[in-house]
Amino acid sequence: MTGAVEQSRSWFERATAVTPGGVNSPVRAFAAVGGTPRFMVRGEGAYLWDADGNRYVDLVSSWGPMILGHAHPEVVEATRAAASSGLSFGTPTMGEVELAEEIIRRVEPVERVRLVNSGTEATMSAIRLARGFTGRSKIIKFAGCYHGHVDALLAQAGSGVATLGLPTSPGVTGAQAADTLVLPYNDLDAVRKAFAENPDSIAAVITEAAAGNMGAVAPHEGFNAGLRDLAHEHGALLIMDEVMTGFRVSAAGWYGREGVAGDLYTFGKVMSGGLPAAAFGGRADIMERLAPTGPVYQAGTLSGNPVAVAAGLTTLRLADEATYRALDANAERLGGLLGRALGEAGVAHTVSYAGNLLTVFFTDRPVHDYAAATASETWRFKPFFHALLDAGVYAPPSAFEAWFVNAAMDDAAFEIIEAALPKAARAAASAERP
Ligand code: KE4
Repeated sequence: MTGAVEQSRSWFERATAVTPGGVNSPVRAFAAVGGTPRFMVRGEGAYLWDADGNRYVDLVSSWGPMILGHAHPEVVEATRAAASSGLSFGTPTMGEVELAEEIIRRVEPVERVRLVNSGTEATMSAIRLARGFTGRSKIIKFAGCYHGHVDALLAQAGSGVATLGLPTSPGVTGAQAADTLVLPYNDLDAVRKAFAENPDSIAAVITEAAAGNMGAVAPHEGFNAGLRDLAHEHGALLIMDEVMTGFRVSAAGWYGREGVAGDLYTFGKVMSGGLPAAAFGGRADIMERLAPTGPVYQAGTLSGNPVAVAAGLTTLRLADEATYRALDANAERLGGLLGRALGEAGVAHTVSYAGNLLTVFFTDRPVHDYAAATASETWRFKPFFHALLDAGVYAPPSAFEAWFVNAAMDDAAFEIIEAALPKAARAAASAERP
């Protein structure tokens, strides 16, 4: 059991006086689950400690990056060594080349890479490049998929947008929204129809290679291949957003599991080692249209930052086959514990997987798209979440997020999870529909 959260409470009060909602990213504010967001002060391996000294088994992993667990000694040492040589030069550095080479080595369809600072910057840049390359303006995205807070992609997005129940976002102009076609995920007929109704005007289809931001929802067999074929049939590009899946669900991300090549890719999270770094990449003939070799402008003061590159490159180099076997095994073990506890409590539920990403939906019907995810009994999530949190298990504070295991989770961590689940499942079972 965790104890007092007075430090988190007072820091949250202080934070809300200087930062909207007291957080630098909305999903951290516990808006969907209520209560006091925990101010974390330390992470080590599978665990986090909050400002009040409470320890948690971490099932968020900083929303994906920490596949090796927190503060891996070799990642910390590489980051320290890079920092001690200087924090940023604004010049090319060798590490950026090595990180680009590592991404290209792992993901066969990627021939060129440009490093940026966030997943949002990666998807924003990929969209601009696709528009510049095709000379077209419209983009297809899918309801419930989240690609960062890019104006063009905030329509019916997942993650924090879904968590906060924001249908779209003020500040996104009608013109920007008009160029975005939002379709149901896993629905190739809708994609076929959209291309037929918008001839020669769709630049790209962007999709999460496997959805994680409506909760984990895998693409149907053939869906991604169908997107690729329809896009190419109509002169459009396929952008595979692997910010969440990349280098997590396999050494080569979702591509490594399914083998359907996109024309462009976006990456982030794992390849950053937890520091601000991300990337986009893909076919050389497309990427070479980027400045300075081409006219599509894209830039960044801290892109390829040597300290962030050291953390990301070291993480990727340490993430060997044993790491990916552990991630898959830990996801399966966690899903089994969740299913067993909720089954014993008589709660209708589905443990949905997208590789080693997983989510509990409170419905006994399979979840294939955002409509099904939002139709589940999401009101059961709040008591479930808090019962886990009080028992020292830190799950994502939203029903519309994936749960992220890491390779540092050992039997002791799973014993804590197993001990916490019966009470959490009973809390879900006795939850009242609002
Ligand atoms: P960032 O700009 O947050 O680095 O990446 C945006 C992004 C792009 N594409 C995908 C598939 C993503 O999952 C994300 C960001 N993921 C969320 C977690 N669901 C970030 C958490 C947050 O917003 O704080």
